[in-house]
Amino acid sequence: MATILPDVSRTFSEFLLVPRLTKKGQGVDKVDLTTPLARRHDAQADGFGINVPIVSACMQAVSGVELAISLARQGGLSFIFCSQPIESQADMVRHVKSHKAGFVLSDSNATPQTTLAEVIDLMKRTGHSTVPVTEDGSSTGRLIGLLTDKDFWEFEDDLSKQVKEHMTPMEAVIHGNVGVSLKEANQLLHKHKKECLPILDGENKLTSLVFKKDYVDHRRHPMELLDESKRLCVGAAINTHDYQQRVPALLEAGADALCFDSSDGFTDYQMEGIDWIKKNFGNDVVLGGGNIVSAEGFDYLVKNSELDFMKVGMGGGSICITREQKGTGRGQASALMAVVARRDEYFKETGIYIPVCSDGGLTNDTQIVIALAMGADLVMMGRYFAMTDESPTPKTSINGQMYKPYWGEGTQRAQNWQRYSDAMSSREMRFEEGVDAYVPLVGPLAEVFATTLSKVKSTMVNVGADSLSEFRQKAVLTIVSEQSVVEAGTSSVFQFTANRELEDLNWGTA
Ligand code: MZP
Repeated sequence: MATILPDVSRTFSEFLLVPRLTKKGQGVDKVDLTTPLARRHDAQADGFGINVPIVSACMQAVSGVELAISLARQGGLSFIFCSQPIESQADMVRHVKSHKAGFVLSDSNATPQTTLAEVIDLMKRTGHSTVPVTEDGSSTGRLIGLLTDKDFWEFEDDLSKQVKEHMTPMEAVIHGNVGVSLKEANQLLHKHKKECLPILDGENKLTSLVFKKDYVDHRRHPMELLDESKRLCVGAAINTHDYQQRVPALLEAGADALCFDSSDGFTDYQMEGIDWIKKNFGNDVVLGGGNIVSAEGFDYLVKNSELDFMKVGMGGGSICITREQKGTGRGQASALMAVVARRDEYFKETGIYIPVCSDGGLTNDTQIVIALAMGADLVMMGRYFAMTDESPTPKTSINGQMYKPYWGEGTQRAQNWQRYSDAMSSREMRFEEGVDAYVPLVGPLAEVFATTLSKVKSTMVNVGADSLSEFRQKAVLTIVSEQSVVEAGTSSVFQFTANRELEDLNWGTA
């Protein structure tokens, strides 16, 4: 007969944190959210880590270039999906690594002959209010002038007039020269009270633009996750089929961390992969394994390898139907608690600390906090990021509400890329483990992320913790009854604002 575990499979929503003493002087501004990703010996604080304990899922509908840049700017890390050919994944990594914060390629341009009506149309389409005027209308053409939405009045001026009659001509444009540092560029913007500084080469050709708003944005995001060369950090997913080709290409492109993307990582295939990667690249690679849901899985992958971090979760993802399709998985809270308990024992036995990532199934900010309290060093999320402006899918209007497509990596749609790869052509998919869905659009990542982080910090202060490790040690959790869940909501009052509904929609059941 099979072994029946005595404990029921639990989810995060079944737990609440009991507040503990908040000491004088403690506050959200003092909370440190940095967390490790590389294994640590005797809890030394060296090795690769991230500035906030949140990473984005290895998924086509989530971790593209734009999201990776935006998340790294907030202190987190994206894992660029591996369900694509090696070269295109490596190109995406390269793209993030070469993103020079502050210097952007101009993507709304005009020629001197473009009409004001055409420029207004361009501004509406792109949302940009500054348009460089170049000889050939390209983003790298010779600069002739600069036009902003302050240079004309849409409802007063003759819109058939050409841009050259309204623009600031080249002679009067304050610009920087190629090679100028970002600091110097910002000083020029400050000195001349400008919003935008074109950067030109020796032939007056446009190379990039520097905006005052980006400087302000940078000051507002001091947590940026940068490597030693001040480039943004990015992670990349790998699989157990082509790691011998994929890993060298990704490391060459500059990936800062890799992790296996597998719904079930408790396999010989993954162990062989970990061995091969660590044998060939040693500590030059920060490597995550999983997913697992048991202490047994942890022991198998960690005991005889140099694995850095471990991903936990099976079947809890918002688009996941693995539990229904195959009858495998475990409640996310139970899985996390089992692995964390084993991780902590392993640390006592060996002095080696393996960071644990709780992957999938988080449906609101509270659950992030509960996962961190239960011992996760970080969480991985898909849906949360799929809902933002920066996810790689197009905005779609359905019945007047804006949505974004979101699909699982176990869907036919995600797996289709393999048709184009010879190495994969023999493998057929017989059933799907994920669904193809839509999620509501919530706007720019920076905005939702700021709210999430302030909630996490605020709860940590309630527990009297200044850091994530202190939070884990101090946290006291209680299991809630169905009645106390009802009690947690509002009761016997009427709410006439739409805010609460919107908040639920951000994360909720839509
Ligand atoms: P969520 O944040 O949307 O709830 O879950 C994201 C996680 O679901 C991913 O990180 C991955 O572990 C898992 N996932 C991705 N695709 C599938 C699938 O098709 C899946 N079944 O379960």
